Amino acid sequence: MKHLDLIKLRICQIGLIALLVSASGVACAATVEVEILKKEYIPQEITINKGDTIRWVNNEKRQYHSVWFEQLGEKDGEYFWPDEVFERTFNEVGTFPYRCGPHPKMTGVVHVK
Ligand SMILES: [Cu+2]
Repeated sequence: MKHLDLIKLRICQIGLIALLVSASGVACAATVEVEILKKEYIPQEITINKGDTIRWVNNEKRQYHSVWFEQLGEKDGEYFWPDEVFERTFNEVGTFPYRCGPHPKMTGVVHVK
C-alpha cells in the first residue's frame, strides 16, 4: 500500500469513529443552573440531557428553600440558604416534578431526555 493510501485510510478511520461517537449520542455531561428568586424556580420548567446535573442557586436575600422530589417518594431535600447551592444529577430519562418543602406553591419540573 502506498503511503498516501495509508494516510487516506487512517483519515477515514478517524472520521468513522467521530461519526459513531456523535451518532451514539455520547455527549459531555453538563451542569445547568436554575435560579431561585422571590420564591420561584427560574426557569420553572427545564429540559436537560441524561447524565446532566442541575445546580439550584439560592439568590434570595434571606430565605432558605429546598428541592424536594416528593413524587419520587423521597424525603424533603436539605434546606439551603442564600448563596448556597443544591445539586442533583439525573441519570434516568423522564419527567420529574419537584417542589420546595417549606413553600408548597414553589414548584418546578425537570425533563430528562
Ligand atoms: Cu422555598
